[in-house]
Amino acid sequence: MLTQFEERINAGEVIEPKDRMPERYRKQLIRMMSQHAHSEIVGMLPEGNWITRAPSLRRKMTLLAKVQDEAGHGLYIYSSTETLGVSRAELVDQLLYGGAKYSSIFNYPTLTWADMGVIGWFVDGAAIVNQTMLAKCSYGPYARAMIRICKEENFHKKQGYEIIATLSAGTPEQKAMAQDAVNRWWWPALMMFGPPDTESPNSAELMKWKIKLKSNDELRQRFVDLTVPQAQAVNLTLPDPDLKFNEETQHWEFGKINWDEFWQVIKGNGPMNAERLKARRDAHEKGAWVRQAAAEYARKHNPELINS
Ligand code: BYC
Repeated sequence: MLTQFEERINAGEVIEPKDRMPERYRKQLIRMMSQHAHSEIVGMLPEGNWITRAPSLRRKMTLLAKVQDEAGHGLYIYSSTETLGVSRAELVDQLLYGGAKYSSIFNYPTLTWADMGVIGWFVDGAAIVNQTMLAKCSYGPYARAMIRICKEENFHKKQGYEIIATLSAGTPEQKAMAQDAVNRWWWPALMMFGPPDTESPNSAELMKWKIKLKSNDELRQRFVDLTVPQAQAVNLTLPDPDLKFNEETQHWEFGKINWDEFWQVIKGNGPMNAERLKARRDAHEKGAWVRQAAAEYARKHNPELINS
């Protein structure tokens, strides 16, 4: 017998914050949405690292705007997570001191300017594939946040691809720099979609409740199918000798992903995990006076907000 909640989900209804929902639905959303918000915030660091070294004023302004957009995405998603009855301070605490997860991709270093191009192209590209589906998920506040975020991610992807197209058509050194960045980021980008479906403990429950509408492997395949022709168009090679088009399925087949590396990175043993967390903790601790001043101001001018 289906519960009333399951009937609503199966009928494609959107669940809103004050609706009745099973505790597991609420918990799963808090887990996934908070990890997503953390990813946006930690995701500012690898690119933030290049703002002062952008090769022109135009590139610097665009990168600065992109990194600011990521901060905005984090804030929308923290706000939508708060509709589930958890505070942002609690979530931030889980990231900084409680071992909460954030996307594996941000635990790799950004070594050259070409990495800015590849992050926009691959990382924002992967995010669009994943989030276009989440924009149709069953929880209203998350779905609505995704609509705006996807619009901005599209712009990010285009700026990244344009950087790579420019480098690839440049001097031999510039082309080599673009190829090197593609070689380093391709496999970690495929890992962003999560473990294979057979090893994904959360997928069945998330799909039953239409939080996830496509599986990790389905979305990874879609990303590969979209990205191979884009690499060909800018004369770069994806670092996978097993990549080949299957005429029957009309999909690009790809080689074996190093899942040991993925599990190590999400356990905290990636090349940049410690540095990323330290940067976030330092920023949070240095910003304590700003939070305190804002709270004092609100107490003085809007006491009803503080007490409600
Ligand atoms: N990295 O059962 P599974 C961006 C964890 S930021 C780390 O398949 P699920 C951007 C998973 O959490 C975009 N951990 O999980 C920002 C689970 O652990 P727990 C970030 C991962 O939830 C700045 C365990 O592995 N996007 O675009 O069914 C600049 C088993 O996995 C990862 C989102 O967050 C990973 N890659 O599916 C530029 C999208 N993969 O919690 C760009 C929202 C898996 O059980 N999230 N794990 O301990 C999702 O769509 C899903 O949560 C995932 C994983 C597909 C990521």
